[in-house]
Amino acid sequence: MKEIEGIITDAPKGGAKYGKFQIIEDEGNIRVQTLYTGICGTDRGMVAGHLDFTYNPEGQSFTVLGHEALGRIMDPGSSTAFKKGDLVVPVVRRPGDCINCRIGRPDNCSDGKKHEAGITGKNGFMRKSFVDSEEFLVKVPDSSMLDYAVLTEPMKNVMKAMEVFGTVSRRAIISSDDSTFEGMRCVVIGTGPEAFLYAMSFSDLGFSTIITNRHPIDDNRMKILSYFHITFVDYSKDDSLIGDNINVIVDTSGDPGTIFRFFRRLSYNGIALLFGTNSNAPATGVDGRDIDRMIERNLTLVGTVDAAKIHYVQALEKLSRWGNMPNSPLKNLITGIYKPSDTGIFTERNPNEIKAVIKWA
Ligand code: DN4
Ligand code: BGC
Ligand code: ZN
Repeated sequence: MKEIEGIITDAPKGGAKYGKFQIIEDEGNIRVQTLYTGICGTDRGMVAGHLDFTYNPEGQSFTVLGHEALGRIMDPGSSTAFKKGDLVVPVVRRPGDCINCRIGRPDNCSDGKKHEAGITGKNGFMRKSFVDSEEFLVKVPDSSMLDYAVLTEPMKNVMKAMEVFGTVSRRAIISSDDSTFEGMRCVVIGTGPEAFLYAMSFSDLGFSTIITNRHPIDDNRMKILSYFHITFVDYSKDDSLIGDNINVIVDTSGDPGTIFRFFRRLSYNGIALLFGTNSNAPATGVDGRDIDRMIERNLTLVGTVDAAKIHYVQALEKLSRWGNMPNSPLKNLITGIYKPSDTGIFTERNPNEIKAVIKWA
């Protein structure tokens, strides 16, 4: 057993406590000082006791929270891949022994026996330091990314979804006549951190990109969107602004009614990427015409979860490029920096919050 100072929850019951606790020792020989951890819906869902699939590590009656982290190597142990002072991001999923886990793709785990740091059966990173193995740490290429590299974990989900998009879009050509995506239309549902990272990525590819919610959004959000050439539409006011002939939908709301509202406007060969989860969302009606349309238009409705280590590397490249653009507003995605003792942020969310983070050092 080892004493740590951090934030714990009892999975799946919930609650959040900050203090000193005895935990089962981590596997690995590289010690990492935690600099920042991000807070996301998964952490809040765990604290609220809403996520039945979560569980504590074997032999512990609690889980150290946190799966979105940026750290600094304190002691590289026997690793030659890292040196003291390097910035690193730890990966969330730890492989089980199914075929996908064995090929480095626990994001596509085929029997559910993988573990997830801070979520399912492994302690997370909301603590002053942790120990890990080389294979589960990704080096941050550029130390100027200190202020925003904590966004790597949420961004890695987007890079995986882009891979899924690449795979399913092979069934028919959905690019423009000139082979780019210029003029193609993407609608992202939701205005949280993942929705922003998706919209920025599709806009980057050349899609004419709309982000939408059922209420207006604050000035900080509007400024970031304007920088990345993304249009915001409050669909509760004027949903016609979104129009028809959408090529790609990305959902981060998990609300079936909203998903189908826009799914019905997909163009031929359109693709809907489902990412948001909300078990409490109400049921919605799907009728025979929806199915006919899906078939006649070759529509694709596809779910995507988590990401592999390669997507963390791609996420870092993308964030570095965005972060180094002139007058980049990337840092403004982080709207609140909290102390580890501020455990109230797990139960209250500032309406203008995009991403809240905890500063550990
Ligand atoms: P978030 O900040 O809670 O984002 C959800 C967004 O959806 C918020 O902007 C919501 O707005 C919006 N929303 C909710 N209902 C509706 C609706 N009916 N119409 C339009 N917008 C709506 O969470 P996040 O950005 O961190 O993550 C997005 C989703 O992805 C969450 O459900 C996560 O659980 C899920 N997720 C999945 C993975 C994975 O598959 C990883 C990380 C997150 P408002 O209600 O705040 O106004 O690996
Ligand atoms: C994480 C994923 C993880 C998922 C589990 C998300 O917040 O980003 O890595 O697989 O939660 O539901
Ligand atoms: Zn998360």
